[in-house]
Amino acid sequence: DLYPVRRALLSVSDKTGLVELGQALADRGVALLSTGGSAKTLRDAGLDVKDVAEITGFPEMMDGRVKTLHPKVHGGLLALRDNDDHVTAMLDHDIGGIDLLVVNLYPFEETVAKGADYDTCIENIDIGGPAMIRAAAKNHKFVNVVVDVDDYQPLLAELDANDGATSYSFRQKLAATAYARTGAYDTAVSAWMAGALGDTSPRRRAFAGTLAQTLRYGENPHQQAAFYTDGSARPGVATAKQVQGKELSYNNINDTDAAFELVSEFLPKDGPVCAIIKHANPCGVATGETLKDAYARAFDCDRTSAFGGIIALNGPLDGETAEEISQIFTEVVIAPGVHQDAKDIFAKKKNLRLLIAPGLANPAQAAMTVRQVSGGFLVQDKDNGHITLDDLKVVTKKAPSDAELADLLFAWKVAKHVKSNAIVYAKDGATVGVGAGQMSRVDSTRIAARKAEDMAQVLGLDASPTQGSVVASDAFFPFADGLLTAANAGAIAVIQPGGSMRDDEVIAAADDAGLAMVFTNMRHFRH
Ligand code: 93A
Repeated sequence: DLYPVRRALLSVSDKTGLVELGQALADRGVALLSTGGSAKTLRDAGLDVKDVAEITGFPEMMDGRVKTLHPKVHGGLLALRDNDDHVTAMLDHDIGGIDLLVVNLYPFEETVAKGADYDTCIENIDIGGPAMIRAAAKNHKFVNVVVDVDDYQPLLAELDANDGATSYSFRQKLAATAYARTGAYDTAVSAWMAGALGDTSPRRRAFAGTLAQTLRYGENPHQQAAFYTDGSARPGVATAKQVQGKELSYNNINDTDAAFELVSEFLPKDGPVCAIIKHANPCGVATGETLKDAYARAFDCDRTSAFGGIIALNGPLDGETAEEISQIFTEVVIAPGVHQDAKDIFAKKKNLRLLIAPGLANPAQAAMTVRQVSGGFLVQDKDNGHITLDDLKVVTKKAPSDAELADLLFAWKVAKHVKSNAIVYAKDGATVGVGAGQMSRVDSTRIAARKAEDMAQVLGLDASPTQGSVVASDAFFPFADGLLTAANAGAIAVIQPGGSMRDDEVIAAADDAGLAMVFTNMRHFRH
């Protein structure tokens, strides 16, 4: 299964290591063919190289859109060397075999990431490259295809180990890598187009990703894991730049995403906001006069859980906030910007991971979410549901005050980011109790209130912070019990979707307890 490499076609956008590879191949007696820019790079380095245009008899044309799309190239890649008909066709049409293809593609993903305009992105869709890669990979019985600079050295080592030939198993691995690349490439194009069109139809969007990072392990140390990016330019954990700290773990990435998506609900004009996340749920979210103040107020919601948490801010991290955050152990901080003094303060905390996102994520931007189930995956629109004051319907005798309305909307936004069943108590633009992920709504209501009582002890308060708070429920109260639990904890106003068979009962209970209640007519399940 050894097959010698006699002729190679090199066509690369990223010229890293090209000259060294060309030289090493030439030293091993391999003839070099190449396209415009690559050929020039090789020739400038003194290497003997033939232009593809010379063998096709066609110049590169249409701004390079047509360079290698020719039977002299594709015949050379696809011909089965052990098939008489194929060999005859090669002889009849003067097609020389290409035993090694080295291609890396137009930098489409990088172009999108740079925020390039539509036409520039279109021009960076490589056509000839993927066509050659797929042809060479199909013919891996004879042909080697290299799509990654990291595979140059292993290729040379393989040639040296086999006297200028490669083994079938080696070529198979190269082919698998090649198809992973073309698959990911077209998926990136698809993701970009869906984004550019604002189209979330699953029919017009391919799902897969580009391997961004293999992770040390998954949710647990015995699970292997990797991080794939989907090619969208959305600001967030995938596009943020890590400024310092250890490598992100699987759980870090998941939690950082939850944290940043939450704070991105609050525009800079809404004032500073901080969210602290544990196990993908917020254990404190608060507005503040300053970011430091927002952090301190978020921290006071549940100081116990905040230890080892993930913090997201909706504004650039400043020195005084960094100083405050440094007081306890935190896994990750993500913000849309950082001041130098904050960097200096964090530099002393070697393990703290600091991520700088290119801006806040637009919560209204159409996107898809994917969840794996055995045998397939579920796809849906991202929950971009958003309500304003105008959408609220007061259903109780008592109407909420303006201040209560502001807190109700705040609590509702947070509840959207809490795993169901979600209950969020809030006061003065800060959460004071969060109940997450319970199988019964009444349990979430109780747990959130009990945690607030615990915090009253820690903070040395006379009364539980839920006294005089508002409460949000991500879905309707099916019975009055949950609502009454919140009332007993001191909540004075309620926001919930409504729509239960027993809405009348729940509204009557709210009236009896002297609560103000509004319906949103929108649910925010999150599982
Ligand atoms: O515009 S293309 O899609 N048309 C082609 O026929 C073609 N052939 C190779 N782009 C094409 N390529 C790409 O050109 C390769 O994938 C590689 O990324 C690049 C190398 O061009 P140069 O050698 O001129 O720098």
